Amino acid sequence: MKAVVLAAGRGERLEPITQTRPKPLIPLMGTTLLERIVNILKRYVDQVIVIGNQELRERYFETTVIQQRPGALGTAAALSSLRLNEDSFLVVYGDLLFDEGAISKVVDAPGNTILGVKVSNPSNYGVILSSGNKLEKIIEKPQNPPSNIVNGGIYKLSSEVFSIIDKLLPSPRNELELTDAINVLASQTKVSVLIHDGMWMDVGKPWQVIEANKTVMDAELRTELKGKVHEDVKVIGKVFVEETAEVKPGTVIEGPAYIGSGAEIGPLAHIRPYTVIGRKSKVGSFVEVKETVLMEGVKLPHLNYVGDSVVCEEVNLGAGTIVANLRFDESEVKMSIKGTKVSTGRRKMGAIIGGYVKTGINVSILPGVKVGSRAIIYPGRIVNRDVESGEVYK
Ligand code: TTP
Repeated sequence: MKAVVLAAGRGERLEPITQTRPKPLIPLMGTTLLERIVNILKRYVDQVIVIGNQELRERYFETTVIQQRPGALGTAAALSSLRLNEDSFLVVYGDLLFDEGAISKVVDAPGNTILGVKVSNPSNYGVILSSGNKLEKIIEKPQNPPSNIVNGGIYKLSSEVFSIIDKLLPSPRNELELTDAINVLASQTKVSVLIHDGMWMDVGKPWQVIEANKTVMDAELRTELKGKVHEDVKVIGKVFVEETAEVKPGTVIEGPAYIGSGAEIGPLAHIRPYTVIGRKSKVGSFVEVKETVLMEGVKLPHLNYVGDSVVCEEVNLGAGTIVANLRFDESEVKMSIKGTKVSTGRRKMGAIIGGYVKTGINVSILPGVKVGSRAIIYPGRIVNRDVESGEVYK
């Protein structure tokens, strides 16, 4: 059997993270969302084909990446970038975090199948309407959802779906939607709904990068100190330190925490629970990091606090740069997504800092702020609004 991973989306909602990396290359401890999906799929299928954009083709070599056919957008357009003449194949969205059980169930299912997952906020998803285990319809983002079972973005399909896609009309957002094709398929033949109650989440909004890493840490992290950890370091709870990482004296690491290869921590740093420190990042003296994903080559050299944040690759925070993560009124932090303020569902929420950003000394960044990639923030500034990519914030 073959599997197709749809990974050519623009990931606009994930900006500024996706200003400098394709969405499927979101880090997940030492790996990425896409790597994890491909590794799981390889245990069940003979071939994994990824549909990606040009940038993904240039940056990801682990398996075949086919470019999405130019012109049309949408999940159905992505799938129809290739033709498979198979009785059945798997289709998986490339922005999902799930465990192996999600795939093993669908692989073994007879006939056309869609994975259903239970969520607490179904009106944000494609809600599944079924009779028994037979799919009636996927209803996109309904105000009054008929159930809390939603489309899990994992399907087993047969090649008849391609002729349905050929006849599809664009949706109101001008995309060719795979869910529209599945609805046509369900009106012609039986599409089974299989419920998965294990790990599943989609990573579509910036703070979900923190939550995806947290989920994987809770489920899979184990203690292993492969790198050089000085004897005067206090390690509490589950902590994974990769080879060639170094943790210097006086540092306290409270797990769960993951320290990537070549990272340099301390002396006298405080790493708090649910922190991921990417490859070759540096966290220096008197720096506290909590529930934060630092990507590759990030530098927090001295006197920084970063909590509940995502800091993208090669960011350099000046001494004394602080990211606040709690409002005075302690209400949920909102963040602007494609121009609309959206609740993050988090009372503790810091900032999303895009790749290659530099801040001067004593910069303060307020909760829910997004700093665009390659922005420069002048010393002593208080950043209380989103900053554009490349902006010089004086
Ligand atoms: P979406 O999350 O609907 O779209 P997106 O990834 O472009 O993100 P955003 O809305 O923030 O811009 O996509 C679901 C999956 O389908 C995701 O894994 C990417 C993939 N996809 C494609 O491969 N090609 C496409 O043209 C689109 C729209 C999505």
